[in-house]
Amino acid sequence: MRIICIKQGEKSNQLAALTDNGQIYPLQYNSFIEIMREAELKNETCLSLVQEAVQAASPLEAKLEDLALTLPVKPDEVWAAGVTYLQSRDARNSESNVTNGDSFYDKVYDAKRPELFMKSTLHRTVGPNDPVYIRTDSSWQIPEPELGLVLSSKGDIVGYTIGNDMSSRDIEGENPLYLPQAKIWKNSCSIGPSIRLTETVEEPYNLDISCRIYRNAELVFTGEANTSQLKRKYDELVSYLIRDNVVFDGTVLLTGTCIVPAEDFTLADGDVIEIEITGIGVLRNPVQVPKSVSLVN
Ligand code: DO4
Ligand code: MG
Repeated sequence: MRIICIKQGEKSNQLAALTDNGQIYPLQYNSFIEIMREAELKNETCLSLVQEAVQAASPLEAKLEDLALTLPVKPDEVWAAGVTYLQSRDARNSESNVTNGDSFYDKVYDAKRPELFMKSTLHRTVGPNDPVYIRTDSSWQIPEPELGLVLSSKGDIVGYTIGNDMSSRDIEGENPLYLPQAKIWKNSCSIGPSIRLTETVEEPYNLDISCRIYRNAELVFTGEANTSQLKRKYDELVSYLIRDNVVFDGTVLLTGTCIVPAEDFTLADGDVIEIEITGIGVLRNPVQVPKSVSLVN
């Protein structure tokens, strides 16, 4: 069972349940966070509430591919874990010109405490088909395809989604203290297209993640990974996020990337990024240089 949000106009969106046989049921809730809060209040799971709602509703006639979707959840904050896959550690060592061995990246990959950073806020986060922006002061930028955990304020994982942690490799590579600038800018994070409810994911450590990048309709990059390659456990990442912290219902925690394009690849205006994860869908975003500023090389 998945949750989607259908765009219906500038202001009104329709939350819906998407069943495994592809039927779409409108839900009488204004947001996924409202479902989370009601589930908490009634001491039920989001799944059981959604199942009840589906039983009382009639399916839409429309097909999923004909619908315009928007953010399935509006997270106040998006956090991200870093260097949770070997590929990420090695790519970071390489972009910062250090050899594998004793770098900060090597240390954090092996450390008990994971790397967690604030990735985005709602106003910097976009949904399916919205443009992600590339920075105008960076010449080496990539998408980071990541599994996202949708969290309650207590740190329960209520669902899984897809996230794109857009990143600037030259800025981070120059100095890791520039991390916030290498990670956070307008439209530097996308989330969607659905939330798969936790109880409906049989094996969260065996999800295929793939990424495709198209330039002028031609495939210029493709990469694959599986969540079985993750060094850490989801609960372990969440336990550090909620520690001495305030976490809001609907917070998304991205779990790190395992797909890194070759070093001569950088995103360009007009590219289209597709990230697919088993059972969640395809998160597609065009890449744009923000219009009001020109590229600085
Ligand atoms: O250490 C910097 C960020 C790492 C990251 O975003 C990732 O591994 O996905
Ligand atoms: Mg990342």
